[in-house]
Amino acid sequence: MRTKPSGFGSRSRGYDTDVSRDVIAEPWGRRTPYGPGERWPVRVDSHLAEGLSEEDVDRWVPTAAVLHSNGDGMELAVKDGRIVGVRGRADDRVNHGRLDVKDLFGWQANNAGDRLTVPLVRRDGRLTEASWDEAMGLVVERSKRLLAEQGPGALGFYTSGQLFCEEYYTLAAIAHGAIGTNHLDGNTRLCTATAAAALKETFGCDGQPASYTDVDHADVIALFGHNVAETQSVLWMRILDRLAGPEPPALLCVDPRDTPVARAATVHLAPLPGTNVALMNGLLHEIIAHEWVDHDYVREHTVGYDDLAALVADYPPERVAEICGVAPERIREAAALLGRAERLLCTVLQGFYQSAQATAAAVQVNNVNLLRGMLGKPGCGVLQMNGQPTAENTRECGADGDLTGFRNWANDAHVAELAELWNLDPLQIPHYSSPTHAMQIFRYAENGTLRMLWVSATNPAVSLPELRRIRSVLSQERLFLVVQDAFRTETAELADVVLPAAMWGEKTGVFTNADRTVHLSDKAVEPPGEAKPDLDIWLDYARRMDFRDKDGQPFPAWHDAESAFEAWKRASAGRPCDYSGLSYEKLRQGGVQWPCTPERPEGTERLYTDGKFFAHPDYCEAYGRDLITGAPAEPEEYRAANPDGKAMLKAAEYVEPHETPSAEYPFALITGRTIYQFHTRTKTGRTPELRDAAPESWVEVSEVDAAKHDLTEGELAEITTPRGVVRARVRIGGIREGVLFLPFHYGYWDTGDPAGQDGHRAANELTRTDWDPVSKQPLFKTAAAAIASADGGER
Ligand SMILES: Nc1nc2c(c(=O)[nH]1)N[C@H]1C(S)=C(S)[C@@H](COP(=O)(O)OP(=O)(O)OC[C@H]3O[C@@H](n4cnc5c(=O)[nH]c(N)nc54)[C@H](O)[C@@H]3O)O[C@H]1N2
Ligand SMILES: Nc1nc2c(c(=O)[nH]1)N[C@H]1C(S)=C(S)[C@@H](COP(=O)(O)OP(=O)(O)OC[C@H]3O[C@@H](n4cnc5c(=O)[nH]c(N)nc54)[C@H](O)[C@@H]3O)O[C@H]1N2
Ligand SMILES: [Mo]
Repeated sequence: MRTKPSGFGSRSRGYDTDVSRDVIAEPWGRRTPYGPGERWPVRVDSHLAEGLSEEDVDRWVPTAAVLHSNGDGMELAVKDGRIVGVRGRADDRVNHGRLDVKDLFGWQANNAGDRLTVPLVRRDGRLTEASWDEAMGLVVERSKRLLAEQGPGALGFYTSGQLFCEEYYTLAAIAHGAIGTNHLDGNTRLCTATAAAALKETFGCDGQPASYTDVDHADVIALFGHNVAETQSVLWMRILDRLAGPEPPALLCVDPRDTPVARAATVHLAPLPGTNVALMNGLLHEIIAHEWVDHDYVREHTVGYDDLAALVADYPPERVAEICGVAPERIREAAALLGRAERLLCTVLQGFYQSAQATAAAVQVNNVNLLRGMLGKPGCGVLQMNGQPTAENTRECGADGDLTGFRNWANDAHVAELAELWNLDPLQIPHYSSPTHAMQIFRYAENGTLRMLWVSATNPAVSLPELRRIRSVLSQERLFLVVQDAFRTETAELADVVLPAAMWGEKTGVFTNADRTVHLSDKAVEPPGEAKPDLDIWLDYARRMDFRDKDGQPFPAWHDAESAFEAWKRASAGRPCDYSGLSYEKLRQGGVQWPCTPERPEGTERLYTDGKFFAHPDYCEAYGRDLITGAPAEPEEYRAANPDGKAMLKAAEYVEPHETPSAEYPFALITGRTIYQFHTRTKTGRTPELRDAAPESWVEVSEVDAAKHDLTEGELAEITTPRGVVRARVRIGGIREGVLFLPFHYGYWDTGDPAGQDGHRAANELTRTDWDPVSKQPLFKTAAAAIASADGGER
């Protein structure tokens, strides 16, 4: 169904409706300016299928956006049992009615004609239709055989940042509790493992300190490797409205590309990819050298100042300028913005998390706010951003490998607490070493120790680095691959069993955005065919496997979304991510920020308002790691260094990226996103407006480099790294010299080679199998590459 390309709805309801704009051409829409400390005005964005008006809609069902981490409150329009449109919620604390361009159109993917509707099993090499009984029978039989022959370590689960809280909690209980495997991780490893790691290193625990309302108060907003304009466009609308109002904030942008954020910035630093730690050390150097430090705050609430000051003393702007390829004056200007700010909000995302020394760099941003004493007050804080809509829940529930409820796997008391909650023997919950991270899970599959891998709501055959290797790992005969998805993805093409999943809008559950706002997403329509909610699939698996607790009762003990949520509330009670004051009923009224307890029913806008942290040795989620090697600290070390649970200022030397440009591969290659596409395009590629807005891949090249390599706008080029070759159209400009940018959205499902066996399109053909030593997040933004005109490339 093709929908009309403009905004919808012209009736006045007492708020701005930003009618009839071309949302593709103007994704951020009209400005509603406001000043510091004022309330962000409401503007409601909506879109209905061609020919429909609001009177035609049968029901509006509350949910929130799922094509980024912003958590914009919205409603699904339902007519005749189908989703026919969306409307932003004027009363939602996150978006005040606005919607991202992908959310205005992307719901059409639910209605796509090529949804998976029945299970598929591989027979004679081909995927063929099967019943649920047959498909689940195969999964259960293989699980039981592997458990008997090899034990729990033969089974692994690789999940997502796009399911619901109840689903992750259930998967964590099954994997860590019922089965007892350590091999459970999410694609959050590729996404916000570094956010979690950086928060743990500094504050002893995951959990976002700041709130989106800090945008309303800040006088300086600094964005580190974060193209918020394209990746959280509603948050950018909020920033743009501050910029258009009285006393606008100053913006600092740190990004090698000329993004919309860079163009709006007061100061734009475009460092060479992979040099973030050197740059941050230079900024910290200046802040300390100019005495912009809040020494009272530092003395009372932190440990580690002397070591940090000593280390960054060696990073004067001239030295940093040399490493990063940025003028020393720009570094001084940027430092002055940070140093003189009265209300400083910093945000961090993939330009740091997926680049060299990811955690070390992200931690230095926390250090800026700590040194300046700018935390827990209106306009002051850090957003170590999430990317995916429900990544926060993956982490909280422990489906990223961590222990449920931000518990500490290295603290026996925490493991015992979880075992009691689940009524299982503590020894059954693996905690002999840190949880297996995704890159290691794939390594175990590669070398044959892992024999069954259950992939849910993620598409590793496009999204993991070094795809030729990933395809060969996933297509091995000895690996039993289960893929649970709504579409026949590149990964599904390689599976032994494919399980058809219901999506957002077709099932009920809660999820939590990047500023801890929990939203309820109610079921609006039936899933297509025999597709089932992921929750139901896992509970069905648990029953078929006959998992039992210590008393012989079925485990997990819950049976549907709401009972899973009630169980999760008990698991979260007393932990930083406390949901005990929430209920489905309450969430139907709108989003609430955790922690939310019976004593604090309104939720919590900012963490750490009293300068107290979740970092006490008995309470913290992690004992920390060495920022250079990633080696975990011993509990005693942590206790000695931070007995009172203060915030930790951790310093790190700059280390050169593992792969740097050379004569053969003279460019630094980075990868990322465009506003119109989401990830591997399973949804946005099936949405006509979005598909057509960015139909094919491209490579960004600076003007100087284009001239040097004789490349012209629009021609087909070949980008090469030691891992492979990709062909993409040249786009000149928008990037610093010496750097190439490729979007990573374009895989193979819509080509004639759906598994991508001869792949030359996906950016990850080119990326390296390499990760940050602390967070284990793959480095999608550090590789060396060459570019040349493709033979016979027509313009
Ligand atoms: N439109 C859209 N929005 C999305 C998504 C999507 O697929 N499409 N995905 C969501 C998800 S899961 C995520 S994780 C977020 C990601 O959101 P972002 O992190 O904002 O997006 P990216 O494009 O991956 O990377 C951000 C920027 O990092 C810069 N960069 C690259 N290397 C370096 C470096 O070494 N140093 C610095 N300082 N910067 C560097 C790039 O030029 C790029 O502009 O977006 C979310 N929102
Ligand atoms: N080169 C490069 N690679 C990258 C990145 C980069 O910047 N550069 N970014 C990385 C990041 S930050 C991320 S988050 C990953 C994203 O990578 P992926 O997670 O692989 O990307 P998606 O396309 O979002 O895959 C999600 C899958 O879940 C399915 N799905 C959606 N809803 C449901 C549901 O309710 N149930 C089930 N079972 N399935 C569902 C979708 O159809 C889709 O196939 O990519 C990473 N890879
Ligand atoms: Mo992500």
